[in-house]
Amino acid sequence: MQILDGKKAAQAIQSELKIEVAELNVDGKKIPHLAAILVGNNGASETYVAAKVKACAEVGFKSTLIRLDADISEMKLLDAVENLNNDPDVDGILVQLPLPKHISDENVINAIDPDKDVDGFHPVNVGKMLQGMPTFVPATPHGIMLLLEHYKIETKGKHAVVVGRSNIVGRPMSVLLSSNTNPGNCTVTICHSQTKNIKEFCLQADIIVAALGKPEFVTADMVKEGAVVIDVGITRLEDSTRKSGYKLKGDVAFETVAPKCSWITPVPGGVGPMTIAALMKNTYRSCMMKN
Ligand code: BQF
Repeated sequence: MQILDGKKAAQAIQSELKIEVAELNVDGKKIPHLAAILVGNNGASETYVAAKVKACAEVGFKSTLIRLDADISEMKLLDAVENLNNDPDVDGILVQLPLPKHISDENVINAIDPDKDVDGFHPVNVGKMLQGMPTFVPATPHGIMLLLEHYKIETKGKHAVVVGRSNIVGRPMSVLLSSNTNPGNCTVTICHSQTKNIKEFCLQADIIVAALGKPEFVTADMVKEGAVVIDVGITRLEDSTRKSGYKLKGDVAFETVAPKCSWITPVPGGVGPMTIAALMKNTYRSCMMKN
């Protein structure tokens, strides 16, 4: 069993970006600028936004963090998005999800200029991705593709089983893995909460992407010998022995599944850091397209 080290792969990608940014500086060109909007003070969201702002600093991007109260109106949030749409210095806009219940994710996503939608959630960009056109691909599935590429994992003709059908991970992941690209060219099965006999599907998988958000859902009896296992789960479980007060659990029972795998991602340090690296790549690309 070998580890798909997302922390290392993300560092390699971010080191390349850092060099590109240094060149932009030398040439007196515009530096990529990511703007993030954080509504409220959800603990996990705070951590994710902080990781994004830190990554921007590390690669030499500009970043702006806009913090809004949890009880802000949807209209005010839409105004904040519109201001960023109209700011010529801003290349990428992200609104950290989840949003408070009184705000519609859909309305907010639709308000982002598709040319600045570095999360790739706007329907225009989803449509482009589906057609294999160049666009912003959602950071988590994009990051997983970069990880497979980094470790030169053979995917052509393989059977990939994606567990989970979210707009943010499962569905775009299934599109990317089945596309005529490298990595890609997989035969893809999507399993979800209404799938009967998930175990039987998983047992036929050369590649499993577990993205359903249930800690340790994928167990050793569901995994074929030699499979590649990608764990997207990052549930916070209480752990009083840690100073943070929690530990992260993936959707895969790592201890027992790992010995059966050819490759497996750890949690933390697997898909998570790749998500950040993919967001940085999208932001760089947005800046290049406009300049
Ligand atoms: C790691 C996310 C669920 C809902 C909304 C590094 C991240 C996570 C883990 C991170 C995630 C998950 C992000 C690790 C961003 C990934 O070392 O394992 C980084 O910051 N992520 C998000 O912005 O919104 C989410 C998961």
